[in-house]
Amino acid sequence: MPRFRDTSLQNSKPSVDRKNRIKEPKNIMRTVDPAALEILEYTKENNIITAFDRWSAQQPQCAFGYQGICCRICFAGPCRIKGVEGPGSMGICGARDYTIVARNAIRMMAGGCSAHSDHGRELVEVLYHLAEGHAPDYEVRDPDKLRRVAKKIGLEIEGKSDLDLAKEVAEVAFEDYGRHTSEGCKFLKANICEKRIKKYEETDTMPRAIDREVVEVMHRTHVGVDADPVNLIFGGIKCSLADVTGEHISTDISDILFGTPKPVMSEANLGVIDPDKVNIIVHGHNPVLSQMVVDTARELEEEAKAAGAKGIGISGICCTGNEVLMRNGVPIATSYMAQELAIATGAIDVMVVDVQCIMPGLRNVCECFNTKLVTTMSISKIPGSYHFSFEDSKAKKSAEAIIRLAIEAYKDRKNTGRPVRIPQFKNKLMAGFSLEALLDLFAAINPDNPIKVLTDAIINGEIAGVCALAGCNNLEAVYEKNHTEIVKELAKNNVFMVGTGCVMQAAAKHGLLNYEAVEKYAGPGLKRFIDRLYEANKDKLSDKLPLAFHMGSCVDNSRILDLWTEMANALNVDVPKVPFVATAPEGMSEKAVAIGTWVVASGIPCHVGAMPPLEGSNLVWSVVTCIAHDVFGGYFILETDPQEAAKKLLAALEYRAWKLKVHMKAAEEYGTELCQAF
Ligand code: NFS
Ligand code: SF4
Repeated sequence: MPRFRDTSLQNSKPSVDRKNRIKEPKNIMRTVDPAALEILEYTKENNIITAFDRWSAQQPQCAFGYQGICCRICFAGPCRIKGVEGPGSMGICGARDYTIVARNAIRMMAGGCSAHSDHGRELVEVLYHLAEGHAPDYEVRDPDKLRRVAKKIGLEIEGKSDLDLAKEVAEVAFEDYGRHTSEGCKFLKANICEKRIKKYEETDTMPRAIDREVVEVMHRTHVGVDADPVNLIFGGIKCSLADVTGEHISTDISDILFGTPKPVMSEANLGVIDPDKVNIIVHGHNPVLSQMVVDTARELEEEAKAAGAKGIGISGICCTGNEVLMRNGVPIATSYMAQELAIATGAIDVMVVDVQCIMPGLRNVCECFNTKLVTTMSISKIPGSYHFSFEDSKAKKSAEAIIRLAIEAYKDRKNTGRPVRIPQFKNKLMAGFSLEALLDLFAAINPDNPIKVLTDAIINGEIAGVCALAGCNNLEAVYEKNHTEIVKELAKNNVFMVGTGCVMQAAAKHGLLNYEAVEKYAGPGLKRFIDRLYEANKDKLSDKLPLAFHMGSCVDNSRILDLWTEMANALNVDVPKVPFVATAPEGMSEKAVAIGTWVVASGIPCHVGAMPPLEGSNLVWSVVTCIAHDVFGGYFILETDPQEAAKKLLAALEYRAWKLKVHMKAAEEYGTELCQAF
């Protein structure tokens, strides 16, 4: 671990111990979101069960599972680590706490990698089918991005048509899923700096192919294979680097097919729902579905009006919501933990879902309000819901059928006079900051070297560094409390923030993604920086810039990887020297575990604000919080208290910025190479 000025922050342990972490487990009002609180009052009065009730019912949770020392890998088990000595200190097969914790953790990484990269594969297939003429409802909307991506992964682009090139890009991507040799994934190597490539090769963590690394994790964690915790964790790192490969493929191809995001205005929170519209919520992750629903809705607007509605109101939840927000300005209804509460407004006609982060509990709430729940993917069905199979050869037809179902449901809702209750809370937001869009803002100040606008601001002390905000909701933390407190605290301390996923939905809902938030919360340096960016770009922006920059869905964390890679290259250092940190204030999913791991392996300190199941092994704990730094330059900060977490993130940034400046000064004074130590 690096050495901080405030040595009390040196401690790798969280400030609150396990027993004191959860306050008032029987109180279900675990949120700072006023809209969610209002609906929770209603669900409580009417005995409608949501995740908030189920969380409370699960307390206290099993301490073995919580700490990661429950093993169910074979059915001789379950085995639990019951003490420090004797036969009870091991599983039946002799697996120790460190083996069990490490195995469980890397299986989570494999789960995350599978989800992200299968989502990516879906997009590669659409691109390939499009090139072959079998996906007529899709098109290449950003041919420039297609060419940039093709060039980056080493393809010759001259004299080729868009469709020919699309096919070649798809083929390279397919190869990244199933290569038999070991030269490493192309979509990873093309997007990281040379020094990181070398690091991954030296530590045997360079993924060969995405599918292969997932399979390898499943193999090495089978009963009686890998028992060495460090070896297991390195296997997990390799799989997590395969995860970011899949994420990068997802982002690149989404941009090629649907357009690279540009700054866009919108709104967030349940107040965006208009009861007099045909209301459709898109929920899940894949823009292949949600973008088609958005495009088709525009065409069917008249049908909705003929049914007596003001029009079609689409809003989003989770990352597919982020996808259509980024590209079309579709408003955000809410984030993961409040998905059922959106239904409980009574105003939703159809919720259409694809994959990931869709609570099975939705179905019962939909039942109470006659909302139609529509699943679309063969691998993701929910008993009792409608299923409209969504294949790329007939995507538009499915989208039309879904929208017409919503129009019928709307008529029904109006005829039965079903009451609706929509909390009147919403906030204005600006999103749409792809890396391209961000660099474009910087280019207005420094056209020759845009990224230097950001790195110079750090070197001259105007801003403290950059923090990436990412991840989910977890009721161990009070819903959206960690998110909002950390954003405000970092803003006050002049940290430039970018982000993705549900944390950005929290920020948007709480009014932190607009300029009013800059005036309210930004420290003087950060405010000056954001104002300067706006002044240089005013002609092309419809509003002033926000406090934090929304870069998209969770797979778009690949954009954040690109950002620190640009910064590292501009500063002529490896990533661990860049004043950059990351936080998942309310992490929860396996995907978040994979992301956190590749963030750390990239050389970035990464905070997680809900406790992952690691506390059962001091050895594994010290590897991820301390030793990781020595090898990769990044490390986990596991801290459940948001104020303490902000302090630890700020200390990490301060340390990095200080060290970088000292080394730069020394190199200048003595005419030597810039020291690469981190
Ligand atoms: Ni990310 Fe997005 Fe949200 Fe978490 Fe789920 S929606 S992919 S996993 S909960 S941020
Ligand atoms: Fe128990 Fe070992 Fe089987 Fe795990 S793999 S359940 S520790 S016997």
